[in-house]
Amino acid sequence: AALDTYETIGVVGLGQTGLSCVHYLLQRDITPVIFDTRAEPPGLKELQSLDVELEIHTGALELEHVLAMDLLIVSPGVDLRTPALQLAIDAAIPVVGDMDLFARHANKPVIGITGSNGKSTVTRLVTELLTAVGKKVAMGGNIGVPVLDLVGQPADVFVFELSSFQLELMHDLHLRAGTILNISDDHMDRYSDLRDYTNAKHRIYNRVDVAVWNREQEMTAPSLVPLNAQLTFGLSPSTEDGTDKFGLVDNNGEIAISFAGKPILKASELQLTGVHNLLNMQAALALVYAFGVEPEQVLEAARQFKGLPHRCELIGEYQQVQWVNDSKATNIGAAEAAIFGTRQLVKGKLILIAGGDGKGADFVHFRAALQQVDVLIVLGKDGERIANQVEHAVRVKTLEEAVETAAQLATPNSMVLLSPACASLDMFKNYEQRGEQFRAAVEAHYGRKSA
Ligand code: UMA
Ligand code: ADP
Repeated sequence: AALDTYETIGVVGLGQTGLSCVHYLLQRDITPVIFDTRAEPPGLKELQSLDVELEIHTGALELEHVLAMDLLIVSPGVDLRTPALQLAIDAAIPVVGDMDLFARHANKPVIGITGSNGKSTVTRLVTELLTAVGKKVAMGGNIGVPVLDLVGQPADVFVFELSSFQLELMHDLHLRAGTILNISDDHMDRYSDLRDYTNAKHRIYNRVDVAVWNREQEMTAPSLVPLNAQLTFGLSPSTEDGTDKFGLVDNNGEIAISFAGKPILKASELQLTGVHNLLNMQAALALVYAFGVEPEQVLEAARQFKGLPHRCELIGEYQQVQWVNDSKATNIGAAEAAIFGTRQLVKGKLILIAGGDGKGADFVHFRAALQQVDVLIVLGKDGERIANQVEHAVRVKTLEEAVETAAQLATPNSMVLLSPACASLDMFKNYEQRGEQFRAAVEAHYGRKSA
C-alpha cells in the first residue's frame, strides 16, 4: 500500500538505518514515531537538530506504543524476537525493513550479495568490475550505506550487501542476480540454530532472476529457482554448458579460475590471496555475467582489485616478521580462511591473536584451525573459551599487550595474524577501530621503522 495510507508509521532503531528511514519519510511529508531501546541512540542528536517535532521513545519497547502503529520499519540491529515486536506481528501489523521501502524505487537492476563471509569483498569487487565496463554503480546495504540514501541517485545498477538481518525483513525487493557466498556459524545470539540462520539467508533467492551459489556448500543452493537460472562457483573445473560455468583448474601446474571450461585468470595474477578469494572472485564474475557482462571484459579490473582494509591486510614487515590485520574476521569461518590461507606461506611461526565477543559460537569448531597455529594469544570477553581449545595459550588484557607479546615470541620469517574469530564490540567501537589500534600498536613497537 502507499505509505500515506498508513496512519502512523513507527521506525524502530535510530542508528544509520533508522536515520535514513526518518529522512526518507520526512521528505515525503510523513512524520514517523521513533523507537530505540538504547538510552542514547546514535541518531538522536541529528534528529533533535532538525526543525520538526518528533515523538521519540528510548529504552525498552513499550507494548502500548508499538501496538499503536500501523506499519513498523525495523532496523537490522533489532532482534525480531523482541516480545513487543512478536506481539505486533501477531497483531498483523506489517513489519518491514529498509529494503522493502527501497523496492518501491528500484527502477534499475539490483544485485544482492549475502553469505557468512566475503560479502563486503564481493560487493566492492562487483562494483569495480561493473564500473570498469562503464556502468554507473550505486553500492549500499550492510557495507555501510543505508539503501534509502541511494533513492533517486543516477545509477545503471545497484549493488547491495545484504546481511541475514536485512534479509529477514526483506519481502519485496526483486534482484537481477543474488548470491549466498557461503554459510558458517555466525550470529548465533540472534538465531536458534544454523537452520534458522540459513533460512534467513535463503530469502535472497525469493525474487531473483539468476541465483549464484557455492557448489562446495549444498546449503547455499536455492531450492525453488529453475536450473537455467542458476550459476555455481567452486573448487572443481568449470563446464562448458550448464550451471557450473565457473571453477578452478590446474593450468600447467598453476591454479587458475576457469570459465566455461577454459582458464581465464591465474591465481598469481591476482592481488588477493587465499583460496577463499578465488571463490569470491568467481562469485563476482558470475554476478556480473548474470547482468550480461562477459568475464573477458572485466579481467583487467579483476587483476587490479586490491581487496579491502582489515581483511588479511599486510600492514608491514618489521625485522623479518609480517604483521597481518584481519580484524574483520568476526566469526570462526573467516578466521579459519585466514589461518589455512596463510599457513603455507609462513616458514617461521604463525602467531595468532584472537578473542573478543564470540556471539554465542561454539569454539570446538575452531580447534582444527587452531592446531595450525604455533602460538595463540587471546584477549577479550570470550578469549578464555578459545584458549580452552588448545594446550597452551597466552592470555593478555589489551591489544597493545598482545602486540608486545607477539613481538617477543616472533622469530625471523614469522607472521603475526590478528584474526579474532569474534566481534570487537566488547573492547572496541567496531572492527575498524580494532584494526587501527593493532596497526598503531605495531608501529609504536617498531618506532615506525620498517626493515
Ligand atoms: N540497537 C539497540 N536497540 C535498538 C536498535 C539498535 O540496542 O533499538 C543496537 C543493535 O543491537 C546493534 C546496534 O544497536 O548492536 C546497531 O543497530 P542498528 O540497527 O541501529 O544498526 P545501523 O546503524 O542501522 O547499521 C545497520 C547495520 N548494522 C547491523 O545490522 C547491526 C550495518 O552493518 C549497516 O552497515 C547499516 O545498517 C547500513 O545498512 C554493520 C554490521 O555490523 C556493519 N552488520 C552485521 C555484520 O556485518 O555482521 C550484520
Ligand atoms: P563480510 O562482509 O561477509 O564480513 P568481508 O569481505 O568483509 O566479508 O570479509 C570478512 C572476513 O572474512 C575477513 O576476515 C576475510 O578475510 C574473510 N573472508 C573473505 N571471504 C571469505 C570466504 N569466501 N570464506 C571465508 N572467509 C572469507
